[in-house]
Amino acid sequence: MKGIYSALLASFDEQGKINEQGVREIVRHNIDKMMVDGLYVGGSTGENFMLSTEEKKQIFEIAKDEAGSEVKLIAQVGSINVYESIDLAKHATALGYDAISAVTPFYYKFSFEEIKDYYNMIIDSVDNRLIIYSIPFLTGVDMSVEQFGELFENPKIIGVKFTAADFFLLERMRKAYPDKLIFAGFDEMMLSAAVLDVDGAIGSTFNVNGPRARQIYELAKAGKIEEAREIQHTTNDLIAAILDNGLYPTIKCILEEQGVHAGCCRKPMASATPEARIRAREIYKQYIK
Ligand code: SI3
Repeated sequence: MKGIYSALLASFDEQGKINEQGVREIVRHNIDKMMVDGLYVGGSTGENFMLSTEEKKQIFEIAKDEAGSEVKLIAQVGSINVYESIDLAKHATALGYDAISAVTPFYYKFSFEEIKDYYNMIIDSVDNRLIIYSIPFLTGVDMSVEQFGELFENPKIIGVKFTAADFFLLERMRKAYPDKLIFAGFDEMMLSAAVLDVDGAIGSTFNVNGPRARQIYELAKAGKIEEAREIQHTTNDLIAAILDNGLYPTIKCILEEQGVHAGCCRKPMASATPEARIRAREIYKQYIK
């Protein structure tokens, strides 16, 4: 399961309906052009938390149907409705997903015991493996090294997608759990995470910047830090420009520039304004074309 994974974007039409052809094209672009090792389906980048259960299942189905066994597939099934998570975990497992992942339950201030119960309920319902999705800046859920360790006591919980800038915690986790998979979640910090020996990375910007992401990762792993840093600098010029212009809408516009029908965002998330589209075209020409 190690390697570079795109956090898959979803494509919607102007009415907010899933654009199946668009999703298929995004999958193909990631496999054929971005050359990723895998896809993380139904994450933040997939605008997942704004979708119905049936729509989440539909995205899992389309991605699996298009990707087949060409790359590894991880299905993000987390929801504060744990029964929905279980339903999605069963669906993704039946489709043949290589692993499932679940965001820490958010909104309410769940105790650690409740969070642990949530993870065990989800993974114990399926014959599959689970990767914890930790993204404290969006969920407000911070866990300690020891708490991750308690979750890892379940052998079916095989790792974590670590979307945080806490490199002290990341280093402690690496040392404490050498056999668990740790995926870096912030693309702009990939070099630092790779130096700490993560097992891979999962990111939104890999949908348009996959080859550079791989270079940073592989150069850092080979100890070629100066070369990796140069590519991280260029990558971060791109990421800063994308963030400044609106993260997912801009990545979608950049894909559209390449003939990939990435479409609109799902309301209440706004799609790119005409001005943002123009700026996205400039970003594409400056950093990608
Ligand atoms: O679940 C997902 O879609 C992700 O993998 C999220 C990933 O960690 C991204 N985070 C968010 C909130 O989108 C990053 O790739 C992020 O977009 C990137 O580092 C730019 O900040």
